[in-house]
Amino acid sequence: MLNKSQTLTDFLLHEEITSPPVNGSLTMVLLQIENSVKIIGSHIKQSGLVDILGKTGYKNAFNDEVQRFDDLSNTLLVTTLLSSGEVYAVASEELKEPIYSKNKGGDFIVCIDPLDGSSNVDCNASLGTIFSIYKKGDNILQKGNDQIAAGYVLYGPSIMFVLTTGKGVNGFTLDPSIGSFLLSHSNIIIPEKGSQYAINEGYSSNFTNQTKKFLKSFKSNGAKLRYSGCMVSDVHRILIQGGIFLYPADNKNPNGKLRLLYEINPMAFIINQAGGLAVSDGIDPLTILPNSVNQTMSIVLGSKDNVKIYKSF
Ligand code: P6P
Repeated sequence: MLNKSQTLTDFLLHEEITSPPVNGSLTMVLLQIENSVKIIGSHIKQSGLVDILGKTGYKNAFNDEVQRFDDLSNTLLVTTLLSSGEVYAVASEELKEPIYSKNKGGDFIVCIDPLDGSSNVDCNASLGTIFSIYKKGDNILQKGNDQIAAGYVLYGPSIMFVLTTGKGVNGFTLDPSIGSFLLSHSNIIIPEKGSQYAINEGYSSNFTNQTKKFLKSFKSNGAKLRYSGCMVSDVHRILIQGGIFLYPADNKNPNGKLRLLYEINPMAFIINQAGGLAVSDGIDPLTILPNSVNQTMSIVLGSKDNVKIYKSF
């Protein structure tokens, strides 16, 4: 008898039977994302050999320099999602405005950060893809609590697909020999607290007193800094080993840098589902109705004990 590990497809088909909101249409959307990230991952694994490196020369809506691979990843995901017939609209960190399906068909809205941490691509450091799925509503802007699924793909030493559909968090690792994501991390629970923190300390002169006091206290207890410049990689480390990720608002960027739709809501949903905590300017980011697709906010998330201590300062 061959020992067949559970594939992402097996998992989703089982979810369809056991509990909504997973149904055939959502499964189709998630498998379209899976197909796209396998292609993105394959190019990343050959990034020095295939012609994808370098910059496009222009900037996105957030004034980030757009890497050529940002563009390729965005185009692949957007066209694949809209071709599924299940997606009404795609909003992307790389697009100024959402793109709608031709016949306005489809039941889902998908928000994506196609290539998170893309400045790492030229130096072979970790990268990610982040996605967030809502039921089609009257407005493209919905609270993070209305997400029906969210996840990320971490392109690291292995390629991992981490997913929540509102009933816990599961991780799938790509087996390159068969080209399938196999269940490798069932029901991920974030440690109650940890000794690692992720923040860009290069901005410490601009940090607010709350951030400064928290870091001083945390470091006095022997904390370790781990920061890669890729939110997916840094948050995944915190999810597995415990600790806290911070991209707070500071005196120079009072609205922070990270995007509510494309980074904060999916990551906060995942962290909450794994038993952790997320806070943006003192409140749960999932309760915020975005004012635009490009809204940025402060974000602190991770192990419950660590985030509660941050909030106490
Ligand atoms: P900084 C990548 O550009 C990103 O959006 C996140 O993945 C990451 O956490 C953050 O920005 C890095 O920003 O200012 O430290 O380079």
